[in-house]
Amino acid sequence: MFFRLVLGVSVALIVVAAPASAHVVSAGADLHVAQTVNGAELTVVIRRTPEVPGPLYVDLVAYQPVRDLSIDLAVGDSTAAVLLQRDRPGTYPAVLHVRDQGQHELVIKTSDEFSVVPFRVAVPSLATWELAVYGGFGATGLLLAAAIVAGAMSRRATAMTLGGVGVIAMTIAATVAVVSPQLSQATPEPGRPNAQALLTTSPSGPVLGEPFTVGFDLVDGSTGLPVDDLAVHHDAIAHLVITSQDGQFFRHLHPLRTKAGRVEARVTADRPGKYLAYLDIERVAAGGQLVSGTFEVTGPPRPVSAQSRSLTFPAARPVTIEVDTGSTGLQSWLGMPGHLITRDHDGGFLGHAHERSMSSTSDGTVAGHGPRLRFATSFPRPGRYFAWVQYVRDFRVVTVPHVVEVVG
Ligand SMILES: [Cu+2]
Repeated sequence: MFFRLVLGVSVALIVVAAPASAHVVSAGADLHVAQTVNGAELTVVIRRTPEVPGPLYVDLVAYQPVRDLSIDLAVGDSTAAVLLQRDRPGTYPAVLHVRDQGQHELVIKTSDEFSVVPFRVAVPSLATWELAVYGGFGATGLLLAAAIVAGAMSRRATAMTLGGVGVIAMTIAATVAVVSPQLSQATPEPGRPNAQALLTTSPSGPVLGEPFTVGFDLVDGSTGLPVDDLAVHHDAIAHLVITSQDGQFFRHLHPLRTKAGRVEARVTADRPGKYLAYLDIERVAAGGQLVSGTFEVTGPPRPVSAQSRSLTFPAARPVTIEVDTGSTGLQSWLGMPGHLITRDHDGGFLGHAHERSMSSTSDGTVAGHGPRLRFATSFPRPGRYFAWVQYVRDFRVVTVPHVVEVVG
């Protein structure tokens, strides 16, 4: 009974003391950041770092289509070059060097794009409160063992005293363990204001078939300053979904952070007309936020090539969308085996759901999911919706489009 209590308290402490993970590279955790570089999907994995100064292992996981591309990486004055090779998806390793703990920036650069990814190196050092905790638990163990021995030797008074002191030591250790992590972290202010977003394209009038840049400038709603606390969530600094109004064009991109409050991605449109862009962000110590904007692409009309699956669902009810991928060799992407993005016809509604099975802890290079992907979702009102299921197989992001008729 008593040991069960000790075990319970220890487990609770481990949970309470778990550090916040946004942007943090530690001795026990990798940082995954998806980036769309020159139109191609990459996952940048900054590997767990046991000590500083020391090597910083950075893997680029490249998804098809991979083209020949030279990428320069830098952290401070430490640099490395990675050469992606055409049609060779998978892991490209690089080694950088990191001198100290704390805030750093990983600069990712190609001939015409760059991204600055902030991250924090948090290698554990034994703080005073941790010494108190470990010392307290150590003392508890010794005292309880001594109490058991004394009890066995029928020295009841001695056993009671040792046991009592042991319980006190454990209580102190437990109190320090629970309270100190909160004390040692700055308490974030609750109820952060929203970010205000402005979408711009460069050039300002995008043309069909020609690459252009979609950028979001993010400003803090209360200070008017650029938003510089974007947190990595679902393995990216920001998720950008761009769709044509007619639902035939769909891109799920991971824009590059070019400076504080600015993210951008390169896109090539395949049909003229109105486009809707949604940016999914999360700020440190605040909830997620979806911001959006629209732009027009000019050019001659193109025939629409619809190859979507058709589904019919009732409105405002939990429903399941299922896709049979025909393969058990799916790799997790953005930390999940599958993603579902939904949009209504007018563009006022955007939904995002994840595959219902357990999320994966693998870095996306191990294939072990499938063949069925199931998503629980709902559609708020009757009307026509679009739904896109995404998963990764053979280092290629596969998108399965659906047209959904939602009935009342
Ligand atoms: Cu994403």
